[in-house]
Amino acid sequence: MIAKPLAVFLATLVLSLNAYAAQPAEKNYAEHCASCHGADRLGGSGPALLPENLERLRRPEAFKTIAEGRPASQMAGFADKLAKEEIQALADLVYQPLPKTPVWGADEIITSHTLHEFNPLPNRPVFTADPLNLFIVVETGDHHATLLDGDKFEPIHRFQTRYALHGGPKFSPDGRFVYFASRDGWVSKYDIYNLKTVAEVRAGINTRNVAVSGDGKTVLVGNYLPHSLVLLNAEDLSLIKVIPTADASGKSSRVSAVYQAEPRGSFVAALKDVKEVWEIAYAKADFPVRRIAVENYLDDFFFDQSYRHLIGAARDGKKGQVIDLDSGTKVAEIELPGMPHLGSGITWEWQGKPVMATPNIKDAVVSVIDMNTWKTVKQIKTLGPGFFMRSHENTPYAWTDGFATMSPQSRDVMHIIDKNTLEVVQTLRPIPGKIAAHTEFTRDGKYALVSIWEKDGALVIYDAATFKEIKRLPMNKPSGKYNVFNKITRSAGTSH
Ligand code: DHE
Repeated sequence: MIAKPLAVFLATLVLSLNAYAAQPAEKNYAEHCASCHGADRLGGSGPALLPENLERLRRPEAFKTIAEGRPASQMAGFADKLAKEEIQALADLVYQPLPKTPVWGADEIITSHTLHEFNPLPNRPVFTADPLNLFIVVETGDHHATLLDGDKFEPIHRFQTRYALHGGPKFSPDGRFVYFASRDGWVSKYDIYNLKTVAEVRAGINTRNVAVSGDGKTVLVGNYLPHSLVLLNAEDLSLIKVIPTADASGKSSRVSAVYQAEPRGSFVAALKDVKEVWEIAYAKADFPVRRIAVENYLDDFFFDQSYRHLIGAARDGKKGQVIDLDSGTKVAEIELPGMPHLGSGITWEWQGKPVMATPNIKDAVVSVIDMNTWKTVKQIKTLGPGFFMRSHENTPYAWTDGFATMSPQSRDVMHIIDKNTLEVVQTLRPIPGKIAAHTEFTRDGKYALVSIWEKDGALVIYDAATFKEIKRLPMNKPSGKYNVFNKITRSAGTSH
């Protein structure tokens, strides 16, 4: 039994030790981190350090980054300045939520807007290559992108991007410009012909993705934080307006994803915390919002080729919803057993009818669904759950990876599925033991480019008919790659 005064003394000692332990992390943050990451942790030249933005960075990795720095970036290592415990305390600090929800409204967006090029640059490429058969390859290992000649498979230029790009970059309708979004909310417009970043703006603190309107005039950004859609002028990324995302009762919501639906003249956005899908007419004055009530929250969605139907998935559900965008009603439910990482869905003609297919992040199956009846045609078994599936009008095959759960038996495989028989006809292991992911085809569909998603990774180029490797280019954790022609023509075999 401890005497009362001693117990009080010990409790006070523990409290003051805790206070002492908390103090250095904040002090160290102010001294070493704030100049790049912002005194408020909302980011500056370095990324925002908030739990919402660091979801993809595992804590041991955060410790390592603070200790050793990040190669090919401004981030220095602090192992020679700080003790291990101090580094750990800093790593813990950046995973603490902020006491007050940060504000990122019109004023902050306008202040962040930067025009790198004031005068129009020439409208012809400064290099010789088919401008429609170029690829943008995002290399997340050191936050760069490579512009690749899709005929010679030779890099034309490699340039730095913002930290942690996510989602597909979007092209202007003529393919000259590409728009990138980072998880931190930075949107960058890059002039492919002149190899220059022309404008940048920070549209949010934690951004989901961007869409470029079919007429090339506007860019819409969907945010997790704050709860908003941000409409930008595609010319210079200046702000048109901020649209707060809330339902009719005022309950606000994160934005799950936003895409353009050119045949409808609209952007379509799904909300994550309220059961609504929004359609925003981009060619009408004031960009009116049409609200469509849905039965479940939507984490992401995808369209059929006509853009009449929206096929949405919810993280908690085993079923996807099909919404008829004309009538604004649900017309069917589809079986999606293990939640797709949408944007992964592709379509083709099978036995005279349109089908869609997608891997599932949690289950080792590819779901193939008849888009007339919305019934499952087949669940094709794979070695592991996959993220991405790709094909092309000129190939009878669809390629899908198996790295979603990082299982050693499937993370290095690329399955090739016959689009007629719906059977896996070949399983490639480009580099045994190394992650194989995300395929994209050349403009003519003759070659398939696969990422080896590792720091000492590569882009492996295959003949899409014989499955023989024809070239290998070293790259730093290449994630997605995007072919200008396939994207701007909205090929049925790729994400739009
Ligand atoms: Fe993605 C696209 C959502 C995790 C790499 N991802 C998308 C899109 C959405 C999405 C909504 C379509 C946006 C677009 O292209 O405009 N992703 C999600 C998630 O909800 C999820 C599961 C959790 C999260 O972190 O947000 C998730 N995604 C990942 C990853 O872990 C991946 C593999 C690595 C990374 O970079 O974070 C990853 N997502 C990608 C890539 C695309 C993508 C490479 C573009 C694919 C394309 O070909 O268009």
